[in-house]
Amino acid sequence: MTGISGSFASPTAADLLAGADLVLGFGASLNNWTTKHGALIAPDAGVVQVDLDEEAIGARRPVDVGVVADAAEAAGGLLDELRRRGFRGQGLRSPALAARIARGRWRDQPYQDASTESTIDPRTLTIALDDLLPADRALAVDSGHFMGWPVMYLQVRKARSFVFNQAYQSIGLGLGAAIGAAVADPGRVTVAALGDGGTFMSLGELETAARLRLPLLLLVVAGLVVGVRLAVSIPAVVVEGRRWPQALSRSWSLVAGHWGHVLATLLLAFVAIGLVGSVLSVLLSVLIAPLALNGWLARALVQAAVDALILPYFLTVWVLLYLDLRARKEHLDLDTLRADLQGPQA
Ligand SMILES: Cc1ncc(C[n+]2csc(CCOP(=O)(O)OP(=O)(O)O)c2C)c(N)n1
Repeated sequence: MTGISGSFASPTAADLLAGADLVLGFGASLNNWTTKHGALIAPDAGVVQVDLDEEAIGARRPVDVGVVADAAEAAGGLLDELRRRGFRGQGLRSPALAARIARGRWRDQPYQDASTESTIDPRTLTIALDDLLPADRALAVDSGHFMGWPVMYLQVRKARSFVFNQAYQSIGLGLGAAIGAAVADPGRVTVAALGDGGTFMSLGELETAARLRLPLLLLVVAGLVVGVRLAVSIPAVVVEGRRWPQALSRSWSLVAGHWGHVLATLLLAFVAIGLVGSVLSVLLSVLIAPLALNGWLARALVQAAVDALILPYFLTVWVLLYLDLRARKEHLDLDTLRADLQGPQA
C-alpha cells in the first residue's frame, strides 16, 4: 500500500502512481488535489471510475470507463471475475517494492531541521508524535497552510481513522471533526491537528471535548507566531537590499521581543483599511450607479479604486513599523538609513 494519493503523497507513492498503466478510482473524483493536478495519472494510463453518483463520472477529468455502482460491490465483482478467469498475476507486488515503499515514507526523506532554542520544526514535532502515540489512533485535520505536516508525518492504520473534511476547504471544522471521531471510538487517541486560526474559530468546542472527557490530543501549529516574526521581511528586502533567506532571518531578529506590538499594529491597520475600504466601496458604488454598468465591471472598478486608495496607507504603516523596530532596536537615525538606501548589503 503506497498510502494517500495527491499533493501529500510521498515521493515514492507519487512515482509509483504515475507509473501505473491502469488507474481504478473507487468513489474518488480524481480531482486536481488527489491527482496532483493530473501528474499522478500517466498520459497513456487507462482510467476507470466507479461511483454511486452518475454525475460524478468524468466530472473532474476524462475517464475511459465509468461504472455507476457501489464501490464494495464493484470491487468484489471485479475480483470474482478475475478469479473466474484464473488470473494469477502479481503485477508490481514484489518484496523489493514492499521494502521500497516501507522506507519511502515522508519521514524517511531528509530535511533541514529548522528548530531553534524556543521553537520546534513542525516536521520534527510530528515525527516525534508519530513515534510516541499508540499505533491505533485517529487523525482529524483542519484546513490551512499547516495541514501538510500531520498528513505527511502522522501515520494512521485504517483509512476510516483519517478525517480530512476539506470538501469546502473551510477552516474551523477540524476540532468538531476530531470530537466526532473521538466519540465514535473513545478507545483510541484522536489527534486534532489545527492551525491557530482554525482553533480560535472553534474554541467553544473545547468545552464539549472537556465535558465528555474525550481522549483528544490537540496539535496546534501556531503559524501566526512565525508569520508575525517574518512580517518585516519585505521592507528588509526593499530598504536594505537583502536577499530572501537573509531577509527572513533579519525580520525574525528585528521582531524578537516586539511580537505583540507588531501583531497589534498590523491588526489595527487591517481593521482600519477594512472599515475605510467598506465605506469607500459603498460611496463609490453609489457614485457610479447612474452609469448602469454591468455588475462585474462595476464591482471590479470599485475594488480597483478602493485598493488604489487604501493600499498606500497600509504600505506606509508597514514601512513605518519596520523603521520603528529599527529605531527601537538599533537606534536608527537618518545617517544609518541613508547608508542602507545607498547600496545592497550582503
Ligand atoms: C471559513 C473560512 N474562512 C476563511 C478561509 C480562508 N483561509 C484559508 S487558510 C486560512 C488561514 C488559516 O489559519 P490557521 O488556522 O492559523 O492555519 P495556517 O494557514 O496559519 O497554517 C484562511 C483564513 C477558509 N478557508 N475558511
